[in-house]
Order: sequence, then C-alpha cells, then structure tokens
Amino acid sequence: MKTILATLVAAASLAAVTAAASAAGTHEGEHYAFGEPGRAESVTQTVLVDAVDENGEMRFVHEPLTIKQGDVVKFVVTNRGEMPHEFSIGDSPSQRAHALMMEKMPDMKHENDATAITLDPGETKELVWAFTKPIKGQIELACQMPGHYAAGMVSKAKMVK
Ligand SMILES: [Cu+2]
Repeated sequence: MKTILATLVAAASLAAVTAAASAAGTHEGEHYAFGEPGRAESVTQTVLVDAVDENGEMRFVHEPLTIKQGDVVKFVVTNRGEMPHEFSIGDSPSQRAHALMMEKMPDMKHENDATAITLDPGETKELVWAFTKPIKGQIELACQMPGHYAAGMVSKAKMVK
C-alpha cells in the first residue's frame, strides 16, 4: 500500500511540474499567477537592478525590495557583466518550472514574453510589473539563461502587507 501511495504521489507531482512547464512554455498567456504587465503611468516604485558576473559569480544587485500587493514596480535593469543575462519576474513555483524547462530547451527565446527581458553586456532595459495578486511563495527575480538560475542568479523578496 505504501508503495502504491508513493507512486501516486510521484506521478501527481510529475504531472504538476509538466503542466506548469508547458503553461510557461507558451509564453503567451495573459494570465499570470503573480500579477500582470504594468503601465508606465501607474508606477508606484522604481527599482534599479544590476546584473553582474564578476569572477564567475552571477547575481542581481539591488536595494532590499519591499513590495506590497497592488504595487506597480518599474525595474530598470543594467547588465554590468560580460555575458548576456535575462531578467524575469515570477513567483517561486513559476521560476522553478521555468528553470526546469530551460534545462530541457536551452535555446528558448523570450522575445514576446511580458515577464522577461534579455540584456546584452552594457544594455539597460525596463520592465514594469503590476503585483496585483497574492504571491505563492516569494517573488523571484531570476535570470533564466541556462544554468544561471542554478548558479544563484535569483533574487527573492517577500510581498509585505
Ligand atoms: Cu544570467
């Protein structure tokens, strides 16, 4: 009985991961679990973010983040590293699913993805996100270039009341 239950649980969690990965894989959904694309005129706070990769250590550098539900945040991201980086918004479950998918499809591009921007070295780009929904887990700002998320290129923040 124990074995059957364990198998069922494993099958169920695999199905959940697969569903999350394929949902993110389309990159076309207008429905995100963690908010929606924001409008420039509604911005409530601006956060400056540096993407760095000194000595092989890849990370995002920014002031501590405090985000409340309803905030519209403009992220101004500058790639100060020597390799291309990505800056994507998500919650913990979506970023984990995205990282798993990138391992399987490393060439995936995000041109039409409202949750992500890609930056060449020296580039600065903006992304405005409206945190209209309660967050599952934490807010995660992540680079989804293959291997970068696993190497620690992720910055987490809790949504405050
Ligand atoms: Cu990166």
